[in-house]
Amino acid sequence: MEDGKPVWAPHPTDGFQLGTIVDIGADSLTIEPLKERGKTFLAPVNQVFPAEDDVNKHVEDNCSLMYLNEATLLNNVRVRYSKDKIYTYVANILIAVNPYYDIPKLYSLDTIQQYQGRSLGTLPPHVYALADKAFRDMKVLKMSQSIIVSGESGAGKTENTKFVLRYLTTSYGTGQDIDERIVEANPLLEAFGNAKTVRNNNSSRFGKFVEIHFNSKNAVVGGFVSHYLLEKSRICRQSSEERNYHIFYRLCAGAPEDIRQKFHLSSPDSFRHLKAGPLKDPLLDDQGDFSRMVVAMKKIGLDDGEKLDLFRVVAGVLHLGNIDFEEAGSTSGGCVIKNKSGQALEHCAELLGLDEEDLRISLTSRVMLTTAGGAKGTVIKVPLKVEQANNARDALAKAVYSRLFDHVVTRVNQCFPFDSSANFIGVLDIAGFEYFEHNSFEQFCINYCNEKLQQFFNERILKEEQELYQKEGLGVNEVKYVDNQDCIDLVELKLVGILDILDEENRLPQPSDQHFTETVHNKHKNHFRLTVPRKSKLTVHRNVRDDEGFIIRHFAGAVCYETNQFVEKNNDALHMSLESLVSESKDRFIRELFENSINSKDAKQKAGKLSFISVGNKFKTQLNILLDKLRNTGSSFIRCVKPNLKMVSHQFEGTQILSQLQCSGMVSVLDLMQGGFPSRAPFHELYNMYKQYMPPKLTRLDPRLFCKALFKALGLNENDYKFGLTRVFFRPGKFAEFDQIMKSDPDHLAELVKRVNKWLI
Ligand code: AOV
Ligand code: MG
Repeated sequence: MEDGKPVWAPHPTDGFQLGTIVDIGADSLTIEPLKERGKTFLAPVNQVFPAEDDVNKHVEDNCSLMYLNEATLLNNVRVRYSKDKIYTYVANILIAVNPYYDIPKLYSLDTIQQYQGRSLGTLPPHVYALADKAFRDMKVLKMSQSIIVSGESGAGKTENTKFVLRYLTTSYGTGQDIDERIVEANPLLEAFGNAKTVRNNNSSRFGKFVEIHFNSKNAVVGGFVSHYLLEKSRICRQSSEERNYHIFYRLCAGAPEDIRQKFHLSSPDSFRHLKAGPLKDPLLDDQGDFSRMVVAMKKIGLDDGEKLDLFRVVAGVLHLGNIDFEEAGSTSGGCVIKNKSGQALEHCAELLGLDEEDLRISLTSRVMLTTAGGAKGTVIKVPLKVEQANNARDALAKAVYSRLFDHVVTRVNQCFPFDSSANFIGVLDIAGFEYFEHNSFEQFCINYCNEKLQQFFNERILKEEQELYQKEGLGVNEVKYVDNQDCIDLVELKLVGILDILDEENRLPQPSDQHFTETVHNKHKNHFRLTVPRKSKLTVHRNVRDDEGFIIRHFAGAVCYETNQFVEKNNDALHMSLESLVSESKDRFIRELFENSINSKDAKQKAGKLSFISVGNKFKTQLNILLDKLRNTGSSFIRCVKPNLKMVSHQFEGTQILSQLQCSGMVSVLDLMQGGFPSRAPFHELYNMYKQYMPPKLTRLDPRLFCKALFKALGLNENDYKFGLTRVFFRPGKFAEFDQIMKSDPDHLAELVKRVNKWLI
């Protein structure tokens, strides 16, 4: 950094501020802020970065800046955001800032048409440009492609995913039903899988990978959706500012009179599952959304019968939630259903096709297998306590609803079937790294997933970049990045990984979260990635006891997981009395929902045995399938950024945004780029781009020689570029400079041509 030149130094709210270095210490610098002359402060050396000469300048590809670091990236994104330019490239990675308002024409049909067939960089950065690149790569390389969309809650992942799907179906569809169905499947998935949270009024509570399939002529032939980890706890409990899944409120608000009567619906405040949070959100129009959802259902081909099946189960879950228990008067220690919930019991039984008496018994008692006195295999009914009955009721609600969600996804997949597909473009919309005040099993799973995706990102962007330099014979120093395989192993390794330890715990006769936590600590005493909460300096969670949690050092930071409920949340099985109850329902639809689980005969045989279906290991399997798929496709990345916590437009909270850019791995990309050659162009592209300006003598040369001659004639500094085997590589900022010379005013160009001519003689 040169003396007196402005630098970016840390700022508590803006992320960075401009200043000048006035003194240099051993490991810190004294900075005088530009805005407050005379005042100085100390900043760690590694947090002060060189600034561009003109800090108001912004560029479409961040790599065309001279200095590639987190401060210049943040500034570039900030300047662009203030001009409604929410998309920015860092080489091929797209950064998308959520504008929180509709920018005029940004996604119009006109815009879609403009981007078709245009290479990346010829038009302003856009999610459409990335979608088109994926399409062209698929077409040219005859290889499936994936677009990985990441970012924190509310950053715009789902919206950008929808833009990609709309772009591809509009541009490369066949104009038949399929195109519309791929787009219209979303409102249905969102009705059942999205909810209002404090971070996002329409937060996806599940992850998804949507594939659009193409035939050998590269036209859309169908689609396929895979889904991951629906948040089940929300069905029975929400925090005070949040809501349950949209569908519940929409049904209450929008269902026509005959359905209301038939399903005994009333206002949301009469249902326990809906009462906790805001019943109505001023920003959400439940009634209008209901009508829109019904239209979408029709468009994707659901008939009235199927629609009613879905609504009936949703209503059944609501009534189930209203069943209350009280201690039985007898000495049995058990409980009974409160008189006033008699009607809820009746409605629930009716809607789910169950016998009222069977439902009552299954909720208040549990079938157990006794081994007492050697009389193996005697089935007895054990009465449940109020607390246990509450749990049974909630477990049933969660099981029914999550099976319903699985069904919705399966049904959606049936509406865009395809016989054969040549290739697909898959879009992954899954929650980014999460770090809350309290972190539970859900955060553990999502952060494990993000470790895997980060590793994939490193593989693709960092490893492949280095491999390219090698292949092209550039001889660039290797850039170090932290491989997070050890963190992934900690979670998923057979037997000793946290997921297997948890499964082992689930299989014990009396599993406990505490015992599980202790086992984790014992098995990984000196693991670099794992620490006990108390002794740790890593997080502020000192109030978590050592046997109540563990801290994992993730690539994006340390997170303290509180293990309370890990055992319960890891089990997807209903207890057998409930399992056989629903799988023997009189209602065909309910029976089908539970068809794939253990059938009722098995259920009886296994009665009393501990039933366990692992949530964690199922997710691990799904993730590994997903990653295999991703590894077999070409990939693009979209990093979504949430500009502020208030969810409002035109507010850029620098520090917040900086931490998102850091978490998404962008900083290591910038390090790599700064040390390397981030802009590159194949010889033939440069040839085609500039031959029009050059004398014929030069254009007769082959593209490689043409470029060499041109660069010599321009007198470019030889440190600024390197010739590879197939393309020229430029140092940060240097391609932009070169391009500017080439496209500058006619006089200058004439001068240049003269120079080239002279040089050629
Ligand atoms: P997410 O998918 O990343 O969060 P969304 O895609 O649902 O976030 O975006 C949140 C909200 O931001 C949307 O409902 C829109 O109101 C607004 N928004 C996002 N992108 C745009 C855009 N390009 N233009 C206009 N408004 C936008 V989560 O699913 O919670 O992790 O779990
Ligand atoms: Mg979402």
